[in-house]
Amino acid sequence: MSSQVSSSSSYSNVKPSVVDVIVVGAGFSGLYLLHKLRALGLRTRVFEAAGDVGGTWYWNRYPGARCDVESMQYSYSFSEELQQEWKWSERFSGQPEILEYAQHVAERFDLRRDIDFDTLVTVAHFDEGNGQWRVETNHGEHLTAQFVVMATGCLSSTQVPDFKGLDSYQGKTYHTGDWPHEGVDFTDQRVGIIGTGSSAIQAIPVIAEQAAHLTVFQRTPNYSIPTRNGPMTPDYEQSWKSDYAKFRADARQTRVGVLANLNDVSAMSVTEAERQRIFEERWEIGGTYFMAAFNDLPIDQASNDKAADFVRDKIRAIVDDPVNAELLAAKGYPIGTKRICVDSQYFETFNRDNVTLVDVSKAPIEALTPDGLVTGGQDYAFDAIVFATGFDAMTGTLLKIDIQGRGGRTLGDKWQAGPRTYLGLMVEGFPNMFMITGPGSPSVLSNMMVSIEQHVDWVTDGIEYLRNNNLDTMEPDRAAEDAWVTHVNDVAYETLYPQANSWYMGANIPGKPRLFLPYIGGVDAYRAKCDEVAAAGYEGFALQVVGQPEAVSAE
Ligand code: FAD
Ligand code: N01
Repeated sequence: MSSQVSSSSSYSNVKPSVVDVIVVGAGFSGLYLLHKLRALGLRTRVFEAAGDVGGTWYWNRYPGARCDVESMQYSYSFSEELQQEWKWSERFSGQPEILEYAQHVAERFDLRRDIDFDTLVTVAHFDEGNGQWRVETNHGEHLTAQFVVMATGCLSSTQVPDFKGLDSYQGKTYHTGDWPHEGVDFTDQRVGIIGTGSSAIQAIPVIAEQAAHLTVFQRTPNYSIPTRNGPMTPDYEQSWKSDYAKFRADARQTRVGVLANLNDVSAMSVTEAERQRIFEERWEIGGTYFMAAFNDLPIDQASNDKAADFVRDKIRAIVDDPVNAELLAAKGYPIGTKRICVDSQYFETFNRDNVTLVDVSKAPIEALTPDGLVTGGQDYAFDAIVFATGFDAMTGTLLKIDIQGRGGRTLGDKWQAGPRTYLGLMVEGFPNMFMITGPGSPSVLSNMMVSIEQHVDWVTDGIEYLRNNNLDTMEPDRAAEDAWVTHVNDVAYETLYPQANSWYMGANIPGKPRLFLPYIGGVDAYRAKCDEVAAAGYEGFALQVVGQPEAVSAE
């Protein structure tokens, strides 16, 4: 915990336990929140479980970890000085550089002094008597705040399957999402990796270069596009910086918050030769831009099949062993409906002598043993096992906190059948508790930096509105929440996404309700809706003065 006190702060060395806002999390969401809340003159404290800022990029230090949004776009836009002065070294940034950027932001805006690191928020209870939240940390600190903002991340609770014999394994285990800071040296080791999602696909080529032998346990193959990363060129950097504000504004008006040069025609509206030419061109450009080759890949089965066929053929051409090639060629779900992966030499890695692919789709991993694991009746021995098995996404981290709203109702109880929110921002029965990129918001389906900035701006505007109008609390109406939940679901079922057993559907966590977690209507439409709601005096929200039971409108 920092003991530094800035001259501009009214805090003494002892931080106050009564504040205006408590922010949970110091990733990109929490950092920007703190900056904005300070500017509004609000007393704010931030709590972060990690030892420093950065969130995702603090925890996910696995070899090969890299962003799939271009560096020039995966960064804050709120400060022209910041975006002009920061220099990215590569087209797609690696985890160390993104973490450095988060640390730079914390320094530049003097944020650390209001953040308590290595501190978990464990309890947040709403007190209906005074309209305040009572918050507790794992260090036993008790606090009171008018507002609580959960900036806890969508992919921040790691998931290790409940394998039989998990504790009996004598070797080292690692999860990609909680990687040792000192790194791991796999030289001369027999390594097993479980999972072939985005994290594994990035880690496998790097681990394979170091390990004596790497065995990859694949349950579902994934579609992956080459990243084609490279050094940032001064010309490319300048092409953005010369008119950054305009490009950022344009990106906000796209469906996914990225300027990806969407080819706004159906894949079925062009000839076979033209389709192949366009897919080929996108494959060469690399990255997730492939999914913008045509405008209907996420919604039209025939178009999607063409894209999936193209990628499968590429995989078959790269992988020498025909059995492995067929196992790796993703099928059974539309391309993009599990998060599209990007890679550097992933499929090529299976041509190495020291890499074995084991299909566990039909014969699951039965158990971990003292030496390794057993599947399909065969024992595998390892010095280390890497769990690249993902996260309890979007709801897991929130539900780990003992959150109670009106009448002592827990968030877990409210969300028993799946998360219910209005705009992914707030929950009926939980006044003044905001979520950044919560379930029901576009978040994980977008360039998260764009979504984070939009949410933080909306939340801080909302708080300012309440204060300017002498109001104490805001809370969604039940009807508005119901309508939003229905809308989120309806829009999802207009797409091919629900066909996949993905974490978007909660399908990776046993017992988790199966429903589409993020909002797929697009960040452009979503922003318009949020702006409309605010402009109409926060339509769909009850705005109240504590002690006055009637909701009031400030208009
Ligand atoms: P996070 O970065 O997850 O930060 C949340 C913080 O809250 C964490 O540090 C956590 O420790 C803390 N926290 C949670 N609960 C508590 C508690 N109870 N008490 C105290 N602290 C708590 N997005 C993209 O747009 N493009 C990408 O290419 C991309 N790549 C990714 C790669 C990986 C490996 C992962 C896991 C995610 C990736 N994402 C990507 C999504 C990424 O999570 C977001 O881009 C962004 O970093 C999220 O920032 P955040 O601050 O909202 O959440
Ligand atoms: O996790 P995942 P992740 N037995 O859930 C397998 C972001 N991200 O950490 O598909 C065997 O995608 C599971 O198999 P299946 C991005 O949003 C971004 O890789 O369920 N296997 C799957 O293969 C991403 O989507 C980037 O059949 C088991 C894997 O584990 C999200 O984070 C990079 C199993 C989990 O894959 C999560 O990605 C990294 C079992 N019992 C992450 N249980 C970039 O932007 C699970 N699996 C580049």
